Amino acid sequence: MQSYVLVISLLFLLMVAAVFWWVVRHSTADASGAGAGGSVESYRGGLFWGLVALGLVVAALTLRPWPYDVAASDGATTVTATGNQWSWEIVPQELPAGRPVIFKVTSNDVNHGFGVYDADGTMLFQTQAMPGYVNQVRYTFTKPGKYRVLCLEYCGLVHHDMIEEINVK
Ligand SMILES: [Cu+2]
Repeated sequence: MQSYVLVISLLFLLMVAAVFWWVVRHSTADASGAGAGGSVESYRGGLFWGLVALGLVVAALTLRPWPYDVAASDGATTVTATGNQWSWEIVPQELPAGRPVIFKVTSNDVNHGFGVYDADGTMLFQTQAMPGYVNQVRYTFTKPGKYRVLCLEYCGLVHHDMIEEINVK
């Protein structure tokens, strides 16, 4: 499912890029300020491609640790997490530290938000728990300890009480 979304997003990005490319190719030099400076023209091309290169580098560096990339399940532990009004069913609840864990998150009733927090209350990752869908998140706990799962989407009267614990050893 997520790979289809990626391909569709890339196709839309290519379409937008093609429109930009067409506009750049068909624009006239006069549009950039009544011939005020040939130096501005030469400078803009370099700036454009410099920003394109910078964008590619930033995207490559920041998207590598993509938590939703669950294709390679190299001995990862699989956990099923199911949201219910108003509790979490997490199997198993004891997980290893230092090894990848793949969370398969869904819901039996309404939309919930599956958010995992460390002992200091810092959110580590989150995804939606939706009826009829299984969202996958890959995460490696670096430290043993107790982690908490909280619901991040208001799902009814006892939403605030949807708290569950994960024990990492
Ligand atoms: Cu909730």
